[in-house]
Amino acid sequence: VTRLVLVLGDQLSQDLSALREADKARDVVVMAEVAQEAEYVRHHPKKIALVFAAMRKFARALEEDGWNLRYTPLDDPENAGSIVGELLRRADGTGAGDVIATEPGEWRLIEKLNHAPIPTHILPDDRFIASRKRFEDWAEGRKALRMEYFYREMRRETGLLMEGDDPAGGKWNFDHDNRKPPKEGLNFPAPVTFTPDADTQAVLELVAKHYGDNFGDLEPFDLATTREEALQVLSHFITHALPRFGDYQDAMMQDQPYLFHALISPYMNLGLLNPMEVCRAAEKAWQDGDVPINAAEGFIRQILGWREYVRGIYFLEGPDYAERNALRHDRDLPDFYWGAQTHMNCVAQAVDQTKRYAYAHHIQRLMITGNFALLAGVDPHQVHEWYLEVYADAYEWVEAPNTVGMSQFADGGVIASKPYVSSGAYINRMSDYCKGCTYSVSAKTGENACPFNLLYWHFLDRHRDRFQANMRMKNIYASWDRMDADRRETVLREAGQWLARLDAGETV
Ligand code: FAD
Ligand code: DLZ
Ligand code: SF4
Repeated sequence: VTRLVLVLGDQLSQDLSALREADKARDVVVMAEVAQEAEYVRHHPKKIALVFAAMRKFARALEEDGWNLRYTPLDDPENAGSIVGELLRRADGTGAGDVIATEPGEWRLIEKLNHAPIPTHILPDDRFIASRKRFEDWAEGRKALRMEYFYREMRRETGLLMEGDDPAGGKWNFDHDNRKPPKEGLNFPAPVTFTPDADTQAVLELVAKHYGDNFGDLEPFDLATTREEALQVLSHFITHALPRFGDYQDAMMQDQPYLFHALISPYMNLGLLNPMEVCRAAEKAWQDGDVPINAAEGFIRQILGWREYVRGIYFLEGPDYAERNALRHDRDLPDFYWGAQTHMNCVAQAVDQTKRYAYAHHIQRLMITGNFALLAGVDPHQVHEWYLEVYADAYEWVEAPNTVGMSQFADGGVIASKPYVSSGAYINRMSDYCKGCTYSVSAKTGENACPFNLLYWHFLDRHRDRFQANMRMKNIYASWDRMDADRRETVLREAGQWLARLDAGETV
């Protein structure tokens, strides 16, 4: 009997477990652009266009490979509007009695498939280096789930950057050599861009019509939409940017969105690139003597370490993860996250870049927009939805642990051992934003005081009960306590006044 083989928009891999399990001669692949997936949050138009264009091209490649396939475009009058609805419609049309699927990257969709009124066999998604089971075994019985220890096990297991039993270069982690501040005169490689072909052009028209009002610029659209193109992005990165990736990993520069970053997360998350092939490519560049160890190690840690780890946490922690709010924050997400004016140059830069490119690099996400939301006490669920909407690489399995856990501390410390908060001094050290800002980063109080300076202490003071016993925060509380009482009072009062102006809808 014919079976349906579901391929979701972020499962565009030839070696997908559902395709491996299927029988090309008998089974029918189902792919569908559906309103439910395109609208469960208001995704950035570039993200929707990327998913649809890549889906259409992947579907064509499968057909050329001999698969019998049913593809539903968004504006097909028969479109059932949801993944399960489309499966039922295709079952009717083909006489198929059951479905084979690869596990989706989101609890919401897993539950929908589990409750589908057609038998659905969900296979593990093995496009990751560690299986869910492998991560659960690692986590079992541990008090703290720190990424660094998981990463070392992954290094040993894969042999990546290993010399026998020892880490290449004698250390597991070369971060000490990384994180240089930006400096003038650096030459950043221009990103590889792709001119939309007729298929992509048709998708752009469709997305403009249906989702043109969502936050974000649809055009220019120059992203890769096939595996071949994604491989070009990877190879360009390895040759031109990886050598300096480690050094400037945390730097931020006005009008320079990409620096030495890889820009490959959208393609890995769609399934066009496999994480292991990406790590091996970086390892080879180091073996060939083309990149230093701090760059290769720093990069591989992001994928073999962080990417695998956050996925493990998402599934380990369960479906309620994105609802957590350990610090009980409840302020609404300010309008300037949607492009309204703000005098904070760092925030304005990060948001504008996000709007234009559906991209911001890790430190902008963590230490600018994330840091601000945490300091200001914004409802983490609203923060989570924002990150899920605005980035081209955002899928819940990777976005939620980064936002709810790492960035907002809303999981109470499952991921982060202390909250990622900073005053303006850190932003000033790592960026060139402050010199173009209305606020003064060196002013700690007064009219021009950088809001990060005020809110930093406000945050620490209001969460003192939770954090003062944290060994890693002892010194911070000690310096707060050393300040004279009047000064502390002024900082807290001015922070409160600034937040009141924010709440009143003033441009801040
Ligand atoms: P590079 O800096 O060049 O890094 C290389 C690769 O490492 C990335 O492509 C990515 O696959 C991986 N990586 C690096 N850091 C992480 C991390 N913390 N978690 C998982 N993978 C990582 N990444 C996403 O892929 N999707 C998201 O929705 C997402 N949301 C985030 C939300 C917040 C609040 C924060 C702080 C980080 C988030 N990240 C997310 C992680 C990181 O910011 C992006 O992976 C990275 O900016 C992608 O750009 P790049 O390819 O140029 O990365
Ligand atoms: C993100 C996305 C979008 C915008 N649209 C679709 C779609 O129309 N059809 C589809 O199969 N998948 C889409 N996706 C990806 C899914 O939302 C994704 O598979 C789940 O969020 C699980 O990661
Ligand atoms: Fe951001 Fe403060 Fe610097 Fe302005 S002064 S750019 S608000 S850190």
